[in-house]
Amino acid sequence: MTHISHQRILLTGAAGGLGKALRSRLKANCQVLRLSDREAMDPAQAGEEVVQADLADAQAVSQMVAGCQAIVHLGGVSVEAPWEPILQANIVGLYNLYEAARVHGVKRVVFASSNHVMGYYKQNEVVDALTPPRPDGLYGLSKAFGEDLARLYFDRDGIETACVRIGSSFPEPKDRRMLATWMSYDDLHRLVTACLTTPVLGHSIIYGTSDNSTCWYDNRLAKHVGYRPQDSSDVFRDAIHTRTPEPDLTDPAVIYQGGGFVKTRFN
Ligand code: NAI
Ligand code: 15L
Repeated sequence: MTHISHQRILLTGAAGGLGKALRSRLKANCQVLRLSDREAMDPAQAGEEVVQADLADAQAVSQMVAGCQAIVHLGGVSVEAPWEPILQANIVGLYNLYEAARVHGVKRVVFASSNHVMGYYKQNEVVDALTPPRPDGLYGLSKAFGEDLARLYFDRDGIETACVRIGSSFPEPKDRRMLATWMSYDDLHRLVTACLTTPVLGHSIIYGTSDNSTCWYDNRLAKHVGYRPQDSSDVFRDAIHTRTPEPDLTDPAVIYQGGGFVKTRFN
């Protein structure tokens, strides 16, 4: 049972895949859910506000943050891409968001980081919150920057952030790699709720997956967040093994945790 923890929560990236999945679920966490994206969104329902804004526009970001007590930040470039859009959305955009949070007194942020901060670790390694980042591209690098930016705003301004290194959050795992990285939408909501409600969050790094038997992530340093996944990729395992070929162990996409991202580049 989710309880209302904040009067108004801002959800960025609301037109995206995870934004749509959280839109209905996060309404239980607040009186008013403010939805924002650069793209058009469905009209506001009861208990919702819709604000179309580009993260790179500092003034628009300030207006969209004003009046909110917490931010769930999903907006931005979500895959490997050329530098310029990543720079505008994930670097400049994140700076604008934290500046607005500071100015308007927002004290808690849930930041959608990514497993791609750690993509150059191997699939036979286990990483935790203290393992040094090894981004697998410009996208992962921008998320590593975001985690450090959040740390500055915690140390200097007291804004608490959960940097959630989301694995692969889709309706179902799509391939063998996602048996390790998958997180259901309901577990994503459980994790975001835990980040919004744990009494003391600080600057925390937590891996976002369901309770999968194959796992490359150790969340023992984030136990204070109180996240308990209830779903698992295990129920999809047999079907995925049946419909996908044996992995080529010399393929970088099979060697590294980042999968195909390690083979995608624009520079
Ligand atoms: P998505 O690409 O479907 O959604 C991202 C949204 O951000 C889009 O609606 C897009 O219009 C918006 N956006 C992009 N640039 C913007 C800008 N400059 N200003 C305002 N809005 C902008 O991605 P998805 O899958 O929903 O992911 C949400 C977040 O979670 C992203 O930050 C992504 O990096 C992160 N994430 C997602 C994972 C997943 O498995 N879905 C895994 C790891 C991280
Ligand atoms: C991500 O960071 C992406 O946003 C998402 O689209 C997936 O590709 C995911 O990582 C993944 O690694 O499967």
